[in-house]
Amino acid sequence: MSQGNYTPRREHKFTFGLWTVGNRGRDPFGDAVRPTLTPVEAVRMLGELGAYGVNFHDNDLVPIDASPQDRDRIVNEFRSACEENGIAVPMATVNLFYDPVFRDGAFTANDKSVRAYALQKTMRAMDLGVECGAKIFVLWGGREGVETDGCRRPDEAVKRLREALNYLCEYSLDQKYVYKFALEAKPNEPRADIYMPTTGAYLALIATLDRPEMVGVNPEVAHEHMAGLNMTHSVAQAWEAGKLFHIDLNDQIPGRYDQDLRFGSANPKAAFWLVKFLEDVGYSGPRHFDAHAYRTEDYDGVKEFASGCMRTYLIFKEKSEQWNADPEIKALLAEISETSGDGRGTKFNSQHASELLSANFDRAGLAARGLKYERLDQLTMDILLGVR
Ligand code: GLT
Ligand code: MN
Ligand code: MN
Repeated sequence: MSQGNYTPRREHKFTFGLWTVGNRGRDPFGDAVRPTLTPVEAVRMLGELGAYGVNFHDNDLVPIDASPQDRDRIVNEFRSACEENGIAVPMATVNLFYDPVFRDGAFTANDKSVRAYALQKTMRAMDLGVECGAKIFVLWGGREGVETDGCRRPDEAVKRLREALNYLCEYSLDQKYVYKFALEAKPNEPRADIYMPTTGAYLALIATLDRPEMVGVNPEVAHEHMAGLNMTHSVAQAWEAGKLFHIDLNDQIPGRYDQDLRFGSANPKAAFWLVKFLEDVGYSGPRHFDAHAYRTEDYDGVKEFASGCMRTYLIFKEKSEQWNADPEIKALLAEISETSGDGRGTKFNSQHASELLSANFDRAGLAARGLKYERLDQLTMDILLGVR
């Protein structure tokens, strides 16, 4: 039952992108349904709602064709608004997908000049992020993909991505920035196929970089679900590898276009396991909601949407505390973790290996005991459905 106060506070580290609360509901079949929300208005709204921070792409804040004077004026206004409203900028990113120049990709484009322009645009976005206090730099390669594999060998694309990431790490160090890069995967959309389709693919690429310690991942619920994967497992692997530098929370019905739904609204049970994981392990980074309000909404609806993301997170945080403290669940977990046997063979040495090879196991006996996971899961459901 609800005991909680689900009011978001700064220490919860809830963040939103300018492009999330500022989303105007445009889709491939219909035009914008909401008027433009300026960056300053977005910051005011987030301050009011109790968020901790705001993130942006270079061009969410500064139009791509702004003069240097306009750029500086916009940045100053934005920084003052952040200060006045107690809003931090923990993360910045770069838009390498909207402009037609990126129709064949950015870092992986066949045209060398496009690749160079993508690097230039990213370095400038890094400078902009630093001016606003960002320490995390997200890279989402939405256009780094294909409709036809005839256009380039896919291993060439991997090499180009690696080259760009190596370059950007050096730039960061050269400028004495403290950036950590967080790479965000997605299987498709807007390209038919994107080269780095899953968080796991990026984890493998990171290990091949010149400075792997500077680069981690930014898993997104919707993107892992689009690929039919278990987000919590992707996040857990990233966490275990020390690579969970950022996270994009939203929701998504598997097998559909990128929906970016309010956090927890499509698959609350999956969202619960995710929140429980983040809280159990003590993830201390921003909880970024990369989602947007339904196209049916005006700006009151956008506020409902943003508050809803944070509220659902806090409800699940409370539910996970309840889950951890539940005596029956605790007893079941104690039973599960009880080991029969002496644990031999977990770490290799040749004597153990030969003992293990000649040991006798009661295979039928080991397989006979019920594991009570049905009970465990139903207790979870009772907690989630509010009857326990
Ligand atoms: C875009 C995408 C998101 C990414 C953003 C960062 S842009 O909205 O759908 O998942 O996180 O580039
Ligand atoms: Mn998305
Ligand atoms: Mn995202």
